[in-house]
Amino acid sequence: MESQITWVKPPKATCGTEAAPQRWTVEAIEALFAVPFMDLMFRAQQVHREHFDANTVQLSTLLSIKTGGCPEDCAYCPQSAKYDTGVDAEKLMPLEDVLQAAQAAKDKGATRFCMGAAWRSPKDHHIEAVGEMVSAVKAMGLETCVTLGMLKDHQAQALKGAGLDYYNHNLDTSPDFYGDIISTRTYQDRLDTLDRVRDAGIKVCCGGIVGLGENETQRAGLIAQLANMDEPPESVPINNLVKVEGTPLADNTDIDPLDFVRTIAVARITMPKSYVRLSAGREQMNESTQALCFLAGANSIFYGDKLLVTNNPQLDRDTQLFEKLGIKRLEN
Ligand code: SAM
Ligand code: DTB
Ligand code: SF4
Repeated sequence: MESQITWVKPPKATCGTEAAPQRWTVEAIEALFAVPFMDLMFRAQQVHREHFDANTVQLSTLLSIKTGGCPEDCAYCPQSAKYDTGVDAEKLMPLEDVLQAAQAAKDKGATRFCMGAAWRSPKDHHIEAVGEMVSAVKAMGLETCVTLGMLKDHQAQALKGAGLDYYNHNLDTSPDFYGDIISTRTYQDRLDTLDRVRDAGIKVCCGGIVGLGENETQRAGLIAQLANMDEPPESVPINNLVKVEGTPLADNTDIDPLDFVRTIAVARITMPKSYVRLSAGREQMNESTQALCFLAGANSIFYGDKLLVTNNPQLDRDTQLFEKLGIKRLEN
């Protein structure tokens, strides 16, 4: 029997129209985080099963198409030129190399190919080159995603024209903690790019990182930002900080794995129809924690030995884990 908890209901939108999205207050999300673990997992599974097959996980493979030398100062990032992390600045990868990596990802079972560039904001000639990559990868039968930094309207439209399916642009954390992590752009800059992506008709991939040193209210604040978007992101990556030597956050205290699982569950409950991606940090996570994340409603992962510059679990480890759990890969 389910315990006698009063389920936190998302407060209704104040404008009173039926089509208006449900709003989640930060307090309501904090209350969700505080629900007993078993009840939270049960609720997350219920919500998950209303919208998805509970035993199917979507696989995305990442490729860094332009590595390092980024002028931004994101305190977690090994690719910022401000920190000495041993990551050298490289030029944009040639099209042929990208296509080779995309074919390998497809052969190994990925259905989406995500290309990341360490740019603050791409130039128009970058958009043209990435547009060619997008069209060619899409022609191979893969979904496409890119993450290139801040976009202008015409750049988002050009990427849509090239056939781009998803744009990844993370809010990373709550508005009030953001300034402790990044000083070279504002939260509003991020929201503006997300609006441009949405307006261009590209699906939104937007999430954040836990373990940055945020408190519980701030963690709830990130989820509130995501869940309260007029249209919540179709894809919500939840990253566990990968601590990289040389970055200001290299010595951060790890968050309790069960708090990470809770974050996944709260994302699932507040964004029932979104793919919730168990993203960076799996290499440092044991199988049981990952299994709990899937139970909490995660239904997408990055699949491939590398994220952008740091390691991700080896493919055979993921294959074994999926076999143990009876998880199937989502087919295109
Ligand atoms: N430069 C672009 C941008 O910031 O939007 C695209 C690439 S950037 C590496 C993409 C995302 O990776 C960041 O927004 C952040 O959420 C995530 N990320 C970067 N370094 C990370 C780390 N050490 N641990 C976890 N997530 C990280
Ligand atoms: C996202 O949310 N996580 C990915 C992807 N979007 C681009 C990146 C994770 C990066 C982890 C550290 C690195 O390898 O650079
Ligand atoms: Fe640059 Fe993106 Fe890294 Fe920030 S997260 S330093 S914008 S590559």
